[in-house]
Amino acid sequence: MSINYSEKIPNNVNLANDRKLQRALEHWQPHFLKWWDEQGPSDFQSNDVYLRTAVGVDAQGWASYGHVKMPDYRWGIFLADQIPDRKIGFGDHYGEPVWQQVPGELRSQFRRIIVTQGDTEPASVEQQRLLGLTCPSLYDLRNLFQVNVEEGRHLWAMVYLLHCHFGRDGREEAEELLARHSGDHDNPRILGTFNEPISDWLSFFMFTYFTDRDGKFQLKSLAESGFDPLARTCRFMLTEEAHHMFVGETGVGRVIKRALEVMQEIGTDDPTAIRAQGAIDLETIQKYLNFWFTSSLDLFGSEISSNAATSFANGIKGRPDEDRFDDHLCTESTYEIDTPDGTETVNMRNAMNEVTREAYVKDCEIGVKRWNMMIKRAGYDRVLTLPSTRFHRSIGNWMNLPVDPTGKVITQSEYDRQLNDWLPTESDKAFVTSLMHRVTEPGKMAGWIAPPDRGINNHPVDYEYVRLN
Ligand code: BYC
Repeated sequence: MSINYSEKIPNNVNLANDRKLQRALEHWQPHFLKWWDEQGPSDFQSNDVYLRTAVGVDAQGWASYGHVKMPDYRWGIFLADQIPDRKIGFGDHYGEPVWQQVPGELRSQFRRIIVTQGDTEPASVEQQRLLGLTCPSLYDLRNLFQVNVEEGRHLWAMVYLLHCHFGRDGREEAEELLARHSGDHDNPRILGTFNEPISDWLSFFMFTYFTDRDGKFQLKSLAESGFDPLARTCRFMLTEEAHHMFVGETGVGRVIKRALEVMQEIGTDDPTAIRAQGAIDLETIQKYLNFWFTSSLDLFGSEISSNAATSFANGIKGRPDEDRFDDHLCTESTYEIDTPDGTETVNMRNAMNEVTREAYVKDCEIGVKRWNMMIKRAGYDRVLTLPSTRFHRSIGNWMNLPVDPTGKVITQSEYDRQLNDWLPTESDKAFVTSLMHRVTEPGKMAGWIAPPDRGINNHPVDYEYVRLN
């Protein structure tokens, strides 16, 4: 397949002027399309979907909207504009000019972090592969596919860096990004959460709220990087990421809204009665929240991490919004870390994962507050809460310890006995799955979710976001 990339891939990296890179990407492109065909959204590949496509990096008009078939989506390569004379903003190289090429001695560390970032993008598409079959509306189906194609574009973003800056190793890593698969027993995705199945839409909304938000914070950290092409790529990726979290926040909000409507209709908040009406009770929503929040907490790595310290020292990865801190060296400062043996004081550089995680938790709280406002306005006292960051952890200090959602250490037998009250059980999952039936009449919604307040790009909610015929 011979492709003229300067026409076929929208890009602002002057691809047409770099024949070698262009050829390398030409070689990878059919592999990507094969992966998309085999691992991307099942069905719907020949339907016209109303999608947003990045066509530049201008804040005013970076995207165009229109109906396209997903395999024809123009996965482009975009770096945010270069900031003239940008300096490294943290670590041992603080104040030095940023690097346009990867420093030789940092090559393997940069590669590892770019590969880890890149790996999550196709992983999420794989996790969501079958959701289209049970979409609650055409509006939601379109949002799913929007998220999917943009995660595909984020994969392109990382593959561009690998091809452009890491030679043969980078090209091999780019192939591996298509070879690992979410949940694959022999060749899984790198990070835990990206191997969890997303087989229902409540999980999809929780994932886009909580896990895409990890993406936001990791991208913000990488947007500070001393390696300028990585920083610029991540800055632009953040622009697209915002919509994914919007899908999550409004999605969960609409599930809650529907539960509240049913509670008011039937005059009870009894979960069994709510379920009998085909809505999802708040207790079940809390359990899904507990699962996806805690799984996403693990994505920040261990609270005390020498990897994080090295990344910070070397100018590879800063803190999200590095500007909000006064001290960008962090050689003398310390940080208090909560451990099962009490508070431990560690060098600030070793605590960078925790600093980022704490900023993430604060950001997660914003949506939860909004959801609780809805519940309160409907006249109920129930509140949804983020569980303690000690609860249900698989990485770090609190890994595999019997801790309840309030953060209290309990006995293993108490923990085992109560876990079914805190995390979705097989029967909860079976119930949620039982509600998942495809609704595709424009404007119609499945019975477990309220309609959105508005449509996409000024179109009404009943617009034909996906043409199924
Ligand atoms: N699962 O010192 P440690 C997104 C590994 S989401 C499995 O604790 P470190 C998106 C770790 O790799 C954002 N393994 O942590 C969202 C290391 O392995 P090696 C993705 C884990 O290294 C939705 C070892 O444990 N981007 O974009 O400081 C849809 C010890 O590591 C996990 C990034 O993550 C885990 N949860 O930091 C689509 C940014 N956690 O090297 C997309 C790039 C840790 O000893 N990644 N490990 O074999 C990083 O910056 C870092 O690798 C991490 C961990 C933050 C993940």
